[in-house]
Amino acid sequence: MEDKKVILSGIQATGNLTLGNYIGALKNFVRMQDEFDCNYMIANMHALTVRRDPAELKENTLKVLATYIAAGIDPEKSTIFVQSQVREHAELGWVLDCYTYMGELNRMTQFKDKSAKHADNINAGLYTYPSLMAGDILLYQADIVPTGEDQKQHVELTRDIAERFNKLYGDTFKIPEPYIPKAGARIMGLQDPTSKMSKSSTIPNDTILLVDTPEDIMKKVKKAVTDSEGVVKYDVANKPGVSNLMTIYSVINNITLDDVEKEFEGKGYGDFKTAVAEAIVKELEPFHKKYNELMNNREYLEKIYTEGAKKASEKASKTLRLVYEKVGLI
Ligand code: ATP
Ligand code: LTN
Repeated sequence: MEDKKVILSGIQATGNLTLGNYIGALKNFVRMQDEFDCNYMIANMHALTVRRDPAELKENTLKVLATYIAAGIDPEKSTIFVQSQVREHAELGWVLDCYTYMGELNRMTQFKDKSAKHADNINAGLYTYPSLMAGDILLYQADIVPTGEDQKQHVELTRDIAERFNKLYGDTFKIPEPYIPKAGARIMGLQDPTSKMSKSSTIPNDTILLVDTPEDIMKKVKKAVTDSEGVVKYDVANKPGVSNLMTIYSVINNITLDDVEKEFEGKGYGDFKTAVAEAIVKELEPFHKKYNELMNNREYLEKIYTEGAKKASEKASKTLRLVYEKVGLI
């Protein structure tokens, strides 16, 4: 146990999870838990950077928790917790704000994207989001941070902050490595295959949710934007829609893109889309049943997050104590 490398990752409590979250993040969270000491967080404090309905934020927090477990994260093996229940996150977040430069935060593409999307509410939290995230990671002395492609820049900034702190005060933080899957790190929208599939997308049929029914999934995949060529070939620049569906199919079936091309040689998009939708439905079948059971068992969910917070806090408080000592906070 002591020698296992430490993993920390999180997903924001901002809605129903998508197939993008599943392929880019969750599937890897599940895979890693036998080999590593895993900590999986529900980032509800990060979710506050955009205006939320309070009841919805609470419900979304439970939904992410149920999704984690239904997708296969085992609370016996991994520590699952809610960010706001481990107060060390807010505390280290503040300290790290003081070791992060505005120049660095200005470069963050997520900040630029979200500012453009929420022009009426560009708050300081949206800006300092990466320092809070750095705190999440560094509190657990994480070795590896599995995420989709869009979070790589934040993990790299975390490394810079940790290195800066260590240089000033001596070894304090482990320097974490990002882990971005080779395939599926950026699943695109079905209607707009040039933007990433996202929980908060408002384009109809753009996003496959893990809670979608098989009929919804079939309908959405059938409506996915393709092109007029009619050939199943991987070419992101010219065929972004087809390439995205190929990525989804290859990751779910654990085959290469070449294999996908071969399988659908001489076949049209109709057959291809049916096969993609069926693969997704099959992959999500066990998830569905478990998820619904869990959402109907609030007591169990409460027990899991209460125990998780206790375990997480034990680990996080050690690092925070060390940090306070180093910087001179009584
Ligand atoms: P929001 O729409 O609220 O910004 P999101 O759908 O982008 O949310 P996050 O909570 O920001 O989801 O991300 C959770 C994890 O899922 C992160 O590791 C992120 O990199 C990954 N992820 C999100 N969207 C995708 C995607 N389209 N493809 C692959 N991975 C993704
Ligand atoms: N910013 C991430 C969520 C997140 C996270 C983290 C991921 C918050 N803290 C720590 C990895 C490690 C996101 O939007 N996906």
